[in-house]
Amino acid sequence: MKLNPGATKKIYFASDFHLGIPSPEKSRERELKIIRWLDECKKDAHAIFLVGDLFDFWFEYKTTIPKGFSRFQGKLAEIADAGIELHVFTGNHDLWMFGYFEQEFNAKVYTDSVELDINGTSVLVGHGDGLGPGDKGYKFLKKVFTNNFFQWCFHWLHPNVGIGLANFWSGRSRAQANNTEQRFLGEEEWLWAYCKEQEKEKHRDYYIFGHRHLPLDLEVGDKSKYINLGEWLSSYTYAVYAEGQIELKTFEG
Ligand SMILES: [Mn+2]
Repeated sequence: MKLNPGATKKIYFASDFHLGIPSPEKSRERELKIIRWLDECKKDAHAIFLVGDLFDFWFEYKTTIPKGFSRFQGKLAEIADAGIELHVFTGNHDLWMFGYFEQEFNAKVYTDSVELDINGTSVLVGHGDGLGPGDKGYKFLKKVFTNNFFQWCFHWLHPNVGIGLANFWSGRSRAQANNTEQRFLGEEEWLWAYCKEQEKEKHRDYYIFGHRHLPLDLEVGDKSKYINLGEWLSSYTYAVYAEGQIELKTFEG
């Protein structure tokens, strides 16, 4: 996809807001912070990329969506109406987007990584789940979660039941995740490994992923960089493209 921000406009990337956890109060606090960030972006953004796990759980039923997040949605609508491009990626927590974001926020929604050409700067951007070596359990789960029949069955559950189940599941997987890796794994960083593999096949100037919940800015060979966007539960990091460079920054840091 070609993007032309011109000489002065910027392109912003953030992921893993996980709106909805750990409590309504904490989530609201974070939602307001995201809105302040979006307000800043709005001043000079050509495009904004929200790179997955915006919500800790999201499922669009045919005629209804989960309650909450109204301020965030209002801000997205304002941004869309201001003519700023909105690109949204599904993450492993919110992969059930079925048209609402396109309809309400004029967003482009992606379920896989996308190649960008920003005035000649090449970027591969995606949420990052299911990429790289290992994680066989999740790769299988993703097949189930993206399966049409599974989704059809789930959508027939009453939302009180379906969303209840999902929140229970999400809490469990979070407890497991908290016990493992919030630290840098060196050569074992699987998305970094994935970037290095990709770079052998085709050069990109930047690789941008989320999912890892660890802000990273690493070299991939001599000419290429891997940026992990971190998350908004504690790091509040985002990336910004300006004049051929992409930098990782901290909001209100
Ligand atoms: Mn996440």
